[in-house]
Amino acid sequence: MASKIKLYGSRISYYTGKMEGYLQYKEIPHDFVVLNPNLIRMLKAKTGAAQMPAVELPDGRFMTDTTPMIAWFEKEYPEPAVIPHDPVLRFFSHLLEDYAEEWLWRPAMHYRWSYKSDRLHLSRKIVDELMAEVPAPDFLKRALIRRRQLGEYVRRDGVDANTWDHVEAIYLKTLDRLEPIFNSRPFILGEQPTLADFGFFAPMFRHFSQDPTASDIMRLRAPGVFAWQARLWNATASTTPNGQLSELPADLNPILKDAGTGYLPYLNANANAWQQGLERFDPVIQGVQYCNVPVSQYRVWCLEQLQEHARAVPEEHKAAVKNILDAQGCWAPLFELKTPGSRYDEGSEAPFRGRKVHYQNRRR
Ligand SMILES: N[C@@H](CCC(=O)N[C@@H](CS)C(=O)NCC(=O)O)C(=O)O
Repeated sequence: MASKIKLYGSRISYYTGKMEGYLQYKEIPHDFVVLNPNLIRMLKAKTGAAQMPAVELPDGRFMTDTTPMIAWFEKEYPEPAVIPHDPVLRFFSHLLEDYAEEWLWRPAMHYRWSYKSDRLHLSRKIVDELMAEVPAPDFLKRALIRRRQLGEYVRRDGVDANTWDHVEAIYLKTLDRLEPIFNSRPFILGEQPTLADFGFFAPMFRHFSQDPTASDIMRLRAPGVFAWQARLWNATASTTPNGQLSELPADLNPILKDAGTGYLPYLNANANAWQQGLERFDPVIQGVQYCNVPVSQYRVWCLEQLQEHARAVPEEHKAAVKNILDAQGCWAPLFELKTPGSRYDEGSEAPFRGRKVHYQNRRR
């Protein structure tokens, strides 16, 4: 191939950080391209989605959505595999990846935009990095970014006086669950990183370990998590010893329980709202009433994909997976909806363009 892979994104972005971490670990040569408004328009035309990151392959094809992008790269660069070969660990690495990156999104946006010092700091970074060429005064660009992010990604994503503590508790509890894990082994499923690590890396690296308020909390409350995100950022396949656990460790149960009481019931409520053609809905999450949150077509697809991963587990391992899911309260919500019906990737082309883009995709 003549030229290198291009990774388009931003050095402050949640999902870009996940992709950078993955490409670095796998030692896949690439050039990083910082986005600007023109490039964002170009990517929307090429991928169908105005989101980052995007990847341009040397043959001119464009990709979007980190989960199917990683799946594609794993086929091209199979070893060392970040998707475990063991069927049980493989399923749980998919579940943990999806849970972490989707469920920690709201707290990550909240900590970045709800607190004044964070909002001032990040709006400056975004404008300096992505909008330097936009012909308007910097103070105005920063104010517009703050208004957009706080409005769209915090207040219009259900964070209000009633849900504030619950949103923060998702972050705090996750730190408490991960801390003993990273004090006992380098990565979630053993000596080497898997999808589960890259899923948690999205919020933990670019948001929680670096944004002022969340980072103060992490350094004091969970230094093992702080060390892990730096370890993953510095990890390369050729220097990391091979070694995955032979079975799912019990210290992951509390995280699976969180998925079973919070994330998976939310995914069902979101998919139900999608099927009713709603654009917003009011889910009750772990007893807390959220109001007017957007319906996400992408997350209907997430539910569908998780069901497919469960169905793809070979017969002789199905009971092991079901037993763990049942014991942690995940099985029933995972299969409550027989056909989520996302229509997100109707031609099975992900991560390449061609899928229909619905309005609700805009959010993710
Ligand atoms: N499912 C996508 C999510 C990508 C995403 O939501 N990226 C955010 C930035 S981290 C974005 O581009 N948001 C659009 C915006 O803020 O306008 C993935 O895995 O890449």
